[in-house]
Amino acid sequence: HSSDAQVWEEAEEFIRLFHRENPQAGDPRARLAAVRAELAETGTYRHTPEELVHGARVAWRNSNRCIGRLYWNSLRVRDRRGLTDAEDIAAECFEHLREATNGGRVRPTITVFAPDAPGRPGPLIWSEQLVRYAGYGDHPSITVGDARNRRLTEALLRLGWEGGPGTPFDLLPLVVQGVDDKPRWFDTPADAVLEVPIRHPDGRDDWSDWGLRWHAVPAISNMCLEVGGIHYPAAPFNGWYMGTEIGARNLADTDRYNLLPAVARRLGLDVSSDRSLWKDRALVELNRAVLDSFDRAGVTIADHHTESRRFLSHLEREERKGREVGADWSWIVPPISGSATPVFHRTYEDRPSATAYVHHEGAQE
Ligand code: HEM
Ligand code: NRG
Repeated sequence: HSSDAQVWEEAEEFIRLFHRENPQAGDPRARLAAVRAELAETGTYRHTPEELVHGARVAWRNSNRCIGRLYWNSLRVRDRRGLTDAEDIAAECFEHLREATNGGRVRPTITVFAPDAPGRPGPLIWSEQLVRYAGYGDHPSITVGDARNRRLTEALLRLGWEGGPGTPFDLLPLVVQGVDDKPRWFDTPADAVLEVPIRHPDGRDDWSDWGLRWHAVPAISNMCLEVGGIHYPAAPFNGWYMGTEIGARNLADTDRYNLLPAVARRLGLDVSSDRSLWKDRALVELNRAVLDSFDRAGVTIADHHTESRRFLSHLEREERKGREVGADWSWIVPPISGSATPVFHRTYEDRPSATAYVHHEGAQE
C-alpha cells in the first residue's frame, strides 16, 4: 500500500491539475490545505464530486492503450462511492449497463464504488467485464464458449452457480466481493444486456443458423481507478466497441472462439494452403459481418479506420492544449489492416501517469 507521503504527493499533483484545468474552481490553496488536514487526521481524503468526475475522465485521457480517447471529456460518471455491499454494487452495475446501452446509442459511462480506506480495502468485482460468456472445458481446444473465461466460469461453479444451458454464449453471473465479505454471484437480468446476432451482409450465405452473437457494450470491471493517491478498486467503465475487437480477436483468436477455419470453409476458400490467404480473407468477411450486424441492430460500433482518424484528431487537439499524449503502439494499431490506418505510421511515447486505470491483483479466482 502507498505511504502517506506518496498519497500526499499524488493528491497535491492532482488537486493542482484539477484547478489548472477547471479555472472556475478558483485558487487551489484552500483545497490543498483542507486535503492535507484530512489526510493527517484520517489517513485518506474524499474527492469532491467535481474532482471525481475530472479524475475519471483524466484517467481515460491517460489510457495509453486506448484508441478511443477523443471523447474523454464527455465520460458520464455515476458517483456510487457510498456503496460497499455486494448486493448494492451488483444492482448498480446492472443499472450501469442499462444506462450505458441506452437502447443501442451507447454512452461512455463509469460507476465508481467505495475506495480503499486505510486498513480496509474497497469492494472488488471479480468479473473481467460486466458481460462475459461462459467457457466450459479444461483446455481452449475443447472449450464450449469463450475460453478466456474458463477460470471465471470455474470460480462461479465453485461458488455454487449451477451453470448455464451450455450454449457457446451463456451469460455468466457477475461476481462481486463486498467490503469485509466473501465473493458473491448475481444473475445478470436479461433486460440489462443487449446482444447483437452476427450475420453476413451478402445474402449468398446464410449465417443465421450459426447462432453467432456478441454483446453490445464492453464494460471493463476489474481495473482500479487511481486518482490523486486514492484507489477505487471497483469502478466499471465502458465505451463502445471497435469492430475488430470482436471480429479480429474475440471470435477469431485460436484461444477464443477460433472461427476462422469455419468461416473460410463457408466462403469456399482453400484452407489447405497458407498462401491462399484464407485466414486473411475470412478475417475481413467476419469483420464486415460484425460491423454490418451492429449497424442493422442500431447499436453503436466504430470501424478501425474511423476510430484511427479520431485518435489522430485527439493527438492534435491535445497538443494544441499543450498536453503530451502517451500511447502504446502495440495496443493502438488495430489487429487487422494496421498499415491501412494512419495510427500505424508513427511512433508514440508510452509514458506512465499517476491518474490512471490500473490492472490489480484483484480477484483471487
Ligand atoms: C483499451 C477502444 C472507451 C479505457 C481499448 C482498446 C480499444 C479501445 C480498441 C484495446 C482493447 C484490446 O485490444 O483489448 C475504445 C473505444 C471507446 C473506448 C472505441 C469508445 C468510446 C473507453 C473508456 C475508457 C477506456 C470510456 C475508460 C473510461 C481503456 C483502457 C484500455 C482500453 C484502460 C486498456 C485495457 C487493458 O489494459 O486491458 N479501448 N475505448 N476506453 N480502453 Fe478504450
Ligand atoms: N477487447 C475487449 C474490450 C477492451 C476495451 N475496449 C473498449 N473499451 N472498447 C473486448 O471485449 O473485446 N471501452 O471502454 O469501450
